[in-house]
Amino acid sequence: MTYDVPDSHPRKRSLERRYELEEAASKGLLAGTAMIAHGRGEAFDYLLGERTIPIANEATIQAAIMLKSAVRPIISVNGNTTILAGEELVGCAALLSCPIEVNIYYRTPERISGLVAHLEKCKKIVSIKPPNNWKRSPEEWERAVNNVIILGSFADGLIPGLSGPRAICDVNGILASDAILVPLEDGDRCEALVNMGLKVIVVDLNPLSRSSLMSTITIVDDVTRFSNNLQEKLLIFQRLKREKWDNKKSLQVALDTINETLQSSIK
Ligand code: PTJ
Repeated sequence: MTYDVPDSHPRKRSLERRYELEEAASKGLLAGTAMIAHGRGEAFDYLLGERTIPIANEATIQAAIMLKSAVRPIISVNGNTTILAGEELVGCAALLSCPIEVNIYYRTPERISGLVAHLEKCKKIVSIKPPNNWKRSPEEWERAVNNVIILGSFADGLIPGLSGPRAICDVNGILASDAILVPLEDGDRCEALVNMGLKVIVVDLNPLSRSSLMSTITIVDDVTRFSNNLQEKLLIFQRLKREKWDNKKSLQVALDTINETLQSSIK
């Protein structure tokens, strides 16, 4: 069902995103618990002031550098991420010349093929217009987007140390990669990816989640805002400055920011 939210509604964007998820759920693309996960994310986003906080911006810069410097970077997406940031991440994959792997926790063949098809549609949309700051021709942008391979349908490998369908992944995707961007990851799988020796970049609005605590770089930001921001950073990659990243310290800064936001809103 689609609803027309008036422009004047203060929570227009938030409501529209819920409807996008609702529609995707009705097509069978999402996990049964997807809305619970989204609600938890929304609650944290509210506490962060629904904005990209400075430490998340710094983490995104370091993530852009890590992905650009990797030999075989990969973007791994689940159901929620595909619906909330599919187009933006296709743009990032084009800039990184890397594949996107649909890798879901609640795995069914129907969901995998539906999400792969959704990302193929995203590619068509994204290829039409290059982003601002793209310095080459529109044809080169179209080619870069068309070259993004969407993996997941023929996954034939296993993430070591995990049991059940959640371990399934692509031998030429996640198993062959050296750096992985994996938004909204489950804590267990995040730990298994770290144990494989991968550099793991997680996006999670909850700075206290196991994934946030486990990963190499955590971006405490909404996945759509982050993906737009990452694309912008990748487009100005030469100007970015690498810094030594202390992930635990950055999570503490995110928590402090929540505290400050709360203090200032109660006054
Ligand atoms: O598509 P599948 O089968 O892989 O399943 C996906 C979900 C998200 C249902 C599954 O991975 C899950 O249950 O996730 P969790 O364990 O509930 O974790 C979701 C995490 O993502 C929570 O810590 C939320 O705070 C965070 N989160 C939710 N929405 C967003 C978010 N982080 C960033 N941006 C969001 N929009």
